[in-house]
Amino acid sequence: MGTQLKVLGACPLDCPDGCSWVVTVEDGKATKLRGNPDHPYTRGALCAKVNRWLEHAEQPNRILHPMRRVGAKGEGRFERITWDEALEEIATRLRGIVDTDGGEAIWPYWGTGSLGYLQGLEGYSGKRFFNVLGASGHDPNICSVAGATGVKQTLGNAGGMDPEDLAHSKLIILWGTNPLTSGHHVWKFIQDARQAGAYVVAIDPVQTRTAKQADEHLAPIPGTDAALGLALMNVIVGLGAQDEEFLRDHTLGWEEFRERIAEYPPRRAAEITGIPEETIVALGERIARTRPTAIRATQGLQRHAGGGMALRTIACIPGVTGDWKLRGGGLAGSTSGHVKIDVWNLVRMDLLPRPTRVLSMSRLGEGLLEVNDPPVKALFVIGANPVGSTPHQNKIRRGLEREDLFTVVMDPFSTDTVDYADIVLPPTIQHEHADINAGYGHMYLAWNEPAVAPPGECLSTTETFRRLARAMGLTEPALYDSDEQLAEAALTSDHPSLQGITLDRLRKEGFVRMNVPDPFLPYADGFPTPSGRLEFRSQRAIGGGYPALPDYISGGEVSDAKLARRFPLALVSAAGHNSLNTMFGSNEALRKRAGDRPVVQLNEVDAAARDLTDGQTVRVRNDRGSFEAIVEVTDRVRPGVAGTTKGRWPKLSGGSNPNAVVDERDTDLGGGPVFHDTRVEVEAVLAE
Ligand SMILES: Nc1nc2c(c(=O)[nH]1)N[C@H]1C(S)=C(S)[C@@H](COP(=O)(O)OP(=O)(O)OC[C@H]3O[C@@H](n4cnc5c(=O)[nH]c(N)nc54)[C@H](O)[C@@H]3O)O[C@H]1N2
Ligand SMILES: Nc1nc2c(c(=O)[nH]1)N[C@H]1C(S)=C(S)[C@@H](COP(=O)(O)OP(=O)(O)OC[C@H]3O[C@@H](n4cnc5c(=O)[nH]c(N)nc54)[C@H](O)[C@@H]3O)O[C@H]1N2
Ligand code: SF4
Ligand SMILES: [Mo]
Repeated sequence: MGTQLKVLGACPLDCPDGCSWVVTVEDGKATKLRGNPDHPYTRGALCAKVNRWLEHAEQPNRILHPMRRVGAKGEGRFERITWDEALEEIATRLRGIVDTDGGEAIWPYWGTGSLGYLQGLEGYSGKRFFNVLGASGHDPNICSVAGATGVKQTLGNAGGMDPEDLAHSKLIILWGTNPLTSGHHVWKFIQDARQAGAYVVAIDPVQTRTAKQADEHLAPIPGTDAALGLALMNVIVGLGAQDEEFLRDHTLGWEEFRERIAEYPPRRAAEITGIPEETIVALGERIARTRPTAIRATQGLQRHAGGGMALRTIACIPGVTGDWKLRGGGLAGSTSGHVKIDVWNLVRMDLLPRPTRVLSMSRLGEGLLEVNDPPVKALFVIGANPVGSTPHQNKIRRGLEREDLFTVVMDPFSTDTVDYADIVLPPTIQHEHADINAGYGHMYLAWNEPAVAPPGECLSTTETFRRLARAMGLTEPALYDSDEQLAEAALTSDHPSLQGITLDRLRKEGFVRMNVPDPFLPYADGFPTPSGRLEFRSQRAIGGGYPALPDYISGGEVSDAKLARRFPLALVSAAGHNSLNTMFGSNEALRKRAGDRPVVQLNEVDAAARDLTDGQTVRVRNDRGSFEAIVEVTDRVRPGVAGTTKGRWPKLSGGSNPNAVVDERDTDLGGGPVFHDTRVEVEAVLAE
């Protein structure tokens, strides 16, 4: 008789939902992986991508042993080597670089392949090792730093309301977010609210799956949301619907901010956003008369020149209406500001011999080609695929081609980035290793128990760095902590939200709601800002050299009239339904569902102006590069906007993807990327 086990784990992907899963293991083999029905947020369902996790783990291009490059950089030709050979070569190269250029010439480049606290980005797996070497720091700013910085300026943390409380809202505004694709579990709570009569509005330049399901859809010109937010507050204040008591007792700078709001009457916002004035007025009136109103705003609207300010401004709206004090009111963005796992205990910054520079994840091309003192000599890529995911693809390729650069890539699959590696190391993936996870769209922590033994010669990231430390002869005891010791360190915190959450308990129960009141009104007792109030006038912003008050910031490519003459279309490359970043880029079944070739959506007006017809092959280009796609002529994008998705592997889509045209440029706050602030032209590819 065989044995059957059910092992609890958690999805490690960069998705707000942080699902809890159950792996069925029969005779040591994982035979089934399903959503955990007992988890209040997952409720038994995973998603189009992760339903195929086990099949994904067994793909033929899974990397199962260390490899050394034999072809040219970028070619992707490798020979199999042993772990001892790989570790020895890495140790020798890193030692040499530390001796001649100093530790800062090493850049550990963590990506979002796993968000685990032990094996992935949240705990910067291996950071202790790099700290002992004195390596450069890595700012993982690729995703949501602009919005987090903006929201923090207003609220004091990037936490927001508990997304489960959307079930109690009467008006839900889905702002620059596409949950039915990018994190669908929140939809159940939105549906619960709808059944109780809630009205749902989507604000998105593209009519996404989500916008299609909403009661109303507003399609702004990309990058103009702060102007819309200010005009909505203008309407609310015009009706006298502001909550004077809340403003007096819980906010800072209202009189000044009120003047800023007065600068944005709906007519002005209509000109900036391209949304009809009467539509703006109607939404403002609806917010004014509906309590509680909740705004769900995630990443889409912050990938813009003024994206940080957009989120900072939007977080002010519930301050004006007083929604922050109501269950079902406020702004639901990321809950990460509420997660108090002790990352400091994991990364041990005290191991750094001296403070070092911090390099920007979103500016890899610059980091490899333009940074000096010292130049980057070793790039250690851990769960990232920058050739597919990071702005300015062609510049990144030039950087990775440098012959004097030593590149190590730890990835389970042979991505475009792997093709440039000198040494490739095979990591385990989630159901093969232990980890702690926290979704950034809910209030639960999870323990991920390894369900099966690693395939081939794969090693967990933690074990890889323990072996590397040994290969380099490093004596710091903290480099040899076991996974269990690391997990204990992560959970050791005095913060009340972690009280009673021990490793033992987490292991036993699989997932635990953080120790916060139920219902959780995070700002009921004040805001974690310097003043203890919601700050329209932000002390932190002033301290950081930013404007004192929220405002609409233009200045990106979308608002550049001169550039618009050469590149008339604003390209948005958002989450694709059957992919997650580039994670599943080589999965045949998911690729088939997504369509063999990338699609770019154009409005009839823009297609006609270029003589393009549905289904035609086109080149989407600007001065930085180009990618090929098939045109879909549709009224689902507003005129002037071209819509596509992220996540395809360049080498499986004609050599490039939308990041060939995206600029390596910072958002206004936090230094994030500007994926959706990209001007392009689209032209037919003529048959030869
Ligand atoms: N299926 C799937 N799920 C995913 C991912 C994936 O790749 N695929 N990626 C994961 C990751 S890493 C993240 S960060 C999240 C991202 O998920 P989301 O937060 O949903 O972000 P995006 O998909 O980038 O953009 C959301 C919407 O914003 C719109 N948008 C773009 N610019 C603007 C603007 O200026 N204003 C407004 N109002 N809207 C705008 C886009 O058209 C898009 O429909 O999803 C996660 N989940
Ligand atoms: N044009 C455009 N580009 C975008 C975006 C956009 O909206 N538009 N969105 C951006 C966003 S939100 C994000 S978060 C970034 C993500 O950018 P990245 O962090 O680079 O994420 P991925 O491209 O998914 O690459 C993750 C890699 O990790 C590997 N991996 C998976 N599991 C593991 C593991 O357990 N261990 C290790 N070592 N590796 C693993 C995967 O195989 C994959 O190759 O992309 C950004 N890129
Ligand atoms: S990608 Fe998101 S929705 Fe899918 S299983 Fe993971 S956490 Fe859940
Ligand atoms: Mo992301």
